[in-house]
Amino acid sequence: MHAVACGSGRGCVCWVPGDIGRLNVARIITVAAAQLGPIQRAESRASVIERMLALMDKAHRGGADLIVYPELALTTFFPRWHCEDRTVADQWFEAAMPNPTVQPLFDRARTLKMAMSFGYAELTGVGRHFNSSVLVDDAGRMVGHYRKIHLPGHVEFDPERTHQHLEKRYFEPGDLGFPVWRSMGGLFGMCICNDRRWPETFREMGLQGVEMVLLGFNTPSVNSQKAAEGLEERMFHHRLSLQAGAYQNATWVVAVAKAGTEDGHHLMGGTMIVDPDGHIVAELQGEEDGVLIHPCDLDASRFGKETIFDFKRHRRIEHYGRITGQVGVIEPD
Ligand code: ING
Repeated sequence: MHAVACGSGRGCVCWVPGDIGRLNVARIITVAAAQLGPIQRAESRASVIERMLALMDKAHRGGADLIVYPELALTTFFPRWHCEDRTVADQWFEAAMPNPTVQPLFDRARTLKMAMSFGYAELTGVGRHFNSSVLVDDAGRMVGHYRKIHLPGHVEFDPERTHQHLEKRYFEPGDLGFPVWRSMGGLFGMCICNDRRWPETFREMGLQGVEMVLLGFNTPSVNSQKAAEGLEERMFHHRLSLQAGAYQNATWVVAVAKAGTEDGHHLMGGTMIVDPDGHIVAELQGEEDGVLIHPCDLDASRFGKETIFDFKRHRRIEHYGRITGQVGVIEPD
């Protein structure tokens, strides 16, 4: 077999002897999951951008076509801090994207012809607040924008908790749905952190044919309401959610942590890449800045989508009314 490895790593053209009349074009995208270690409350965005640029350079040396950064990649996980005056938290939001602070990231990505996604706190022109992420293609075009829909935590300070998780205080639920974008020869979607725990997230994208879901997360390693639920249990649920979402929708899932101890509060690692059969094919150890690189064949999703999860052939939506017809549990009498 003669394979012409394209510089981009994508669309490698492979001639198989005897297949002269047919070109098999493998859609390989080499992904770099770029984990960030802790970002302390006092750390500047400029310092974080320098760290992200170093990871991007390392990803480039590793042949990556796409780099994926965590949720809220530019700042500390500030929803752990209670601000009586919510506008005090605006210091952690971006009023424009891109903006002068993050522009070096966009410039370097374009120079390296590398696509990228990262999470950030979004403050819109009309004063709305979202936990958001962007997808920028290898030509520097903003192709995707997502706003986190499943916000965990609470609105008011909760003295019963060992630590606060005030995402419902600082963010609104996302209002963009779960879009999927055609870019770089494939179908890409995004979600953020807690979204991965909800099967609706992946199925909404699965019903658009998604081939790779990119997600960042900041996950406290202990449950603020259940001390017995520690790192091991949280990592179990993390893997379970990713593997189920990938398998049940025949899609790649790239999950990237912000990890380590931020101002005394520990966030778990667990940066990993899951293939469309639900197998964890690569996992990064440790809780510091690091890059996990893996070549992902987007066509590995075809078999699942064309057989066991051929939704058109198998789904029975006439029986699924509760899923969008009601919010909470309604028990039988
Ligand atoms: N963090 C956590 C997450 O979903 C959480 C919150 C942890 C919810 C564990 C439920 C259980 O990973 C964010 N940022 O959503």
